[in-house]
Amino acid sequence: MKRILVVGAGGQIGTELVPHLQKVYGKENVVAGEVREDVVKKLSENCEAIKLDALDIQGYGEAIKKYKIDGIYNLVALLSAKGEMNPLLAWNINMGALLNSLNLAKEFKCALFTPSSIGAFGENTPHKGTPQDTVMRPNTIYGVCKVSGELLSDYYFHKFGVDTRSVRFPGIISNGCLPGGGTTDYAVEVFYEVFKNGKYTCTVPQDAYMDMLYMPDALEATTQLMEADPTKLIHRNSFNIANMSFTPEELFNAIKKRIPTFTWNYEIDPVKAAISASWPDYMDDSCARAEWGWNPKWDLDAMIDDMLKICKQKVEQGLY
Ligand code: AKB
Repeated sequence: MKRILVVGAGGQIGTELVPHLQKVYGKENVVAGEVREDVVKKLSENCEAIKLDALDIQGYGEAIKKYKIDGIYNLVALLSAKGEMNPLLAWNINMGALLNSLNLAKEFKCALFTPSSIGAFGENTPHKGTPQDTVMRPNTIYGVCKVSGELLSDYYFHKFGVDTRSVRFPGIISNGCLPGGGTTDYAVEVFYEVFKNGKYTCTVPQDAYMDMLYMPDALEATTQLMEADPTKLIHRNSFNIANMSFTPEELFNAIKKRIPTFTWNYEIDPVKAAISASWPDYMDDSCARAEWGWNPKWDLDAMIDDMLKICKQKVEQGLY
């Protein structure tokens, strides 16, 4: 059985990936690493959780040795909008965690999953039906880290045989842990605000199309790719995956159809406006479908219904 370490386990993806991995590989085979003490405490209610700073290669390596890890999921990242506030910090954290993960995966012969993002693309990329292999000249430090990460991960695979795999995540919509510092965060926040205040102020332009994915599909993609037959993988780092693309206005109108009292307005953040304009409207994910069977289940309507149901309960229980 595989022994898994999730690094950066307390974030939006980690809080839901850990239980998903426990289901797939067994509870006793998953360790959650997280740098924030209070979050480690919370995680430890449901899994083996340890304090782990991905930038401390010695402590990171000791954890791999102690728990006999052979699969690493490196989720450490400062997201796109936050990265623009402190680009050097974003570079140091995102690339530092990746380089340590790559070098430890090489040393301890672990498979390594590190998510890339739609943020790896830029203004010069074709925005409609963005191909798997195309121009990648991002305008954000987050995107620069993602492209560098994709290249480095492929390099470690070809040069050292490290089993690196990755997907380019769209904005992920989820109801476990709130995202923080991303350009696509609005598509999560709105579902709570509907029930908290009945209205939402959006900082992304009303006509900005971006790819989105519901968390259950993101989790399935992650384990499906990591379990894929390596001989079928023509690409590795990183695969376009997509399932729905919408603008804020389209999402809010779809919510209003279900909750007629809901209202919204816009106070545009120029940084998020520039980022969203530079990202794909929708990607072509045919390589992921052909090479490892990517087959998402959740469309826009099913996702909205599920999010409204769960976020309503959470707000009523005072959890948000
Ligand atoms: C962000 O908005 O920065 C992230 C992403 C799409 O990578 N959610």
